[in-house]
Formats: sequence, structure tokens, C-alpha cells
Amino acid sequence: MNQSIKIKKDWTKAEVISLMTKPFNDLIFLAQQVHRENFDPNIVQLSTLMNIKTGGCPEDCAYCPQSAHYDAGVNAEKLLEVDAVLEQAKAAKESGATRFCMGAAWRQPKQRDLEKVITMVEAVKKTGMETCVTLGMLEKGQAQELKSAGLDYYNHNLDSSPEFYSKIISTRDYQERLDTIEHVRAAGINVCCGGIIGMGEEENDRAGLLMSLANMDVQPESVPINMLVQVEGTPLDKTEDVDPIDFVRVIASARIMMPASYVRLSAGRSEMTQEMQALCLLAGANSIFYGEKLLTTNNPQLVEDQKLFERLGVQSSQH
Ligand code: SAM
Ligand code: DTB
Ligand code: SF4
Repeated sequence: MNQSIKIKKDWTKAEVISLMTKPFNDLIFLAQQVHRENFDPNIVQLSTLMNIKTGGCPEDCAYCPQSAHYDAGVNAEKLLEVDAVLEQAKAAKESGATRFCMGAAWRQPKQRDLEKVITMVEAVKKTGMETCVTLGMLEKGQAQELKSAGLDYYNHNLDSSPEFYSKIISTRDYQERLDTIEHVRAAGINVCCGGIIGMGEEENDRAGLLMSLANMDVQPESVPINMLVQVEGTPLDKTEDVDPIDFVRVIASARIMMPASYVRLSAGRSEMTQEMQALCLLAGANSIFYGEKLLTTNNPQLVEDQKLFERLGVQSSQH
């Protein structure tokens, strides 16, 4: 990552809103300029996601099919064995992924489970891919243990603005999220942190999310921007669809505010046209989840993504 550029970390809400609501062409032009100053515009990084512990989660995140509070048809399973994870990691590497992200439906990991995850991280690391895990809240010592195992990234999202957050999750607060991110940062692990668009939030909340991310002491190295995947049985099913142009505005603003970060066009691509995805890449997204499944929901088929890349003359980053 280019560390030499000057990064603004004192964004006000008014500044973010004025950026995000610029005439669309001006916003995209600016985002493309910032993007080109920091990255090769035709390279996209591929991360593959695997659910290592599915369902039965005690948290009540209103968007999530894995919460035990809702009946979204997801059965609770045990933490997978290392061999099964390694097998999928090797396949992901073979398909061209450079990062392997393992997700667990936990509020926070128990010590015995953390030890098992550590053996997964060590095994996946040997394939040569970068490793990422998302396990819920972490204590300081747990972050240090993961660092010692060689973990490259930890994903923990802010999800939305501090104000909107309390409307979608009651079982943990915003500050607890910030504390976990702080523990990850202090342990020397790269931070992957972003949010979800399309939960019924307002422009003000989208600006609040971007502001919270960009004003961190050190901006997250990876910023996943998810479009809500609506799942029947969750409280956010049937929420009004986000206007695709407004979604692209969020991507462009993230690119401009966090110029050195990888902005990941994350969940929701199966519900997007290739033209909308092309606009997101034009707006400065330079990473995607690659593989036919996210955690419990669908992601585009590999051949579809290969076709998209061919149509756009885009290449995936090589490790
Ligand atoms: N349980 C851990 C936690 O929440 O920190 C890790 C896994 S959790 C599924 C990771 C992230 O996935 C959430 O923070 C949320 O941003 C995203 N996510 C979950 N369900 C989603 C959905 N239906 N649509 C879009 N993003 C979703
Ligand atoms: C992130 O920001 N998005 C990913 C990853 N981090 C863990 C998860 C998306 C989940 C979409 C819903 C599902 O498949 O269950
Ligand atoms: Fe649990 Fe994570 Fe889903 Fe929230 S987002 S219910 S913490 S798996």
C-alpha cells in the first residue's frame, strides 16, 4: 500500500454528504483520478470466502440469516475440521484467489475454538494465500494469538452509522465494535472493516459510516461495501431496494476518502447487473469476493465473473 500520500482523517458529516451528492459525473471523475494515483485501474483483487461455522449465532443482527433469533432456514452446524477448510482453500488458490477469508457465526470465539481456527490459519497460510478471519468480537490477547499464528487480516464491520446501528443490532454496541477493531490494529493485524448499504438507512447514515471508517487513526486496509442480501425470515427482508446509482456513490466516496485502501464490492453482486458492477469498478472498487457462495447466500458463478473481467479488460491481481 502507498503510505506516502497525505490522507485526510477529519471528515465532517457535511463534507461527506457534499462529496457523496456531487453531480454523478464529477464524483466518478474524482474517484477515478484518486484511484489511478494509487492503484493500477485494471487490476482487481480476489478474495474467497468460506463459512467455517454456520448458523446458531446468539446475536440479533437484523440482516443476518445466521442469527438464532430468526428462522431463515439456516441450520446451525459445528466448527468445521481443518482438512475440509484446507481443501477449499487449495481450490480457491487454484481458481486465482489471493486471499482466503474464513467466517464464523459467533458473538466471540471461545478459547478452544480459537485454537482450532489458528490451526486453519497456519494451514491456509502455507498455500501462499493471504489469510483473513471474521469471528466476532475479540479480546486483546486473542488478537495477539492470531497475529502470532501469522493472520494477515481480521474482518469486523461497523455496518452502518453509530445512530442507525442501534436500529439493526441490540446485542452489542458500536463501541464494542470499535474496541475489537482497536485490538486487531494494536496486535499488528491488517484491518478489514466496512458496512452494508440498503438496510433502510438514510444518506446521513451512509455518510456517518464512511466518516467513522475514514476518520480512524489508521484507515482500514480493506473496506468491504456490502449491498444487503435480503433473506426471507430476517427482519430486513423486503426492505426497499437501494438505488444502484446511490450505491455507486457510496463506493466512489469510499475510494476518495480512503485512497490507499482496497475497496471491496462485497455481498449483493448476484443481485447486480454486470453493468452496475462495472460502474462500481469505475468508481474505484478494486476487490471482490470470488467464489460461488458468500457465507450462506449466493455469489456469481466463476464463469460469470471471468466473463465480466473479459468484457472490461480487467485482470485479477497475482500473488
Ligand atoms: N459473526 C461475525 C460478526 O458479525 O462479526 C462474523 C461474520 S458476519 C456474517 C460478517 C459480516 O457479514 C457482517 O458484519 C455483515 O456486515 C455481513 N453480512 C451478514 N449478513 C449480510 C447480508 N444479508 N447482506 C449483506 N451483508 C451481510
Ligand atoms: C463482509 O463484509 N461481507 C462478507 C464478509 N465480510 C464476511 C459476508 C457477506 C455475507 C452475506 C450473507 C450470507 O451469505 O450469509
Ligand atoms: Fe452473528 Fe455475525 Fe450474523 Fe451478527 S452478522 S448474527 S454476529 S453471524
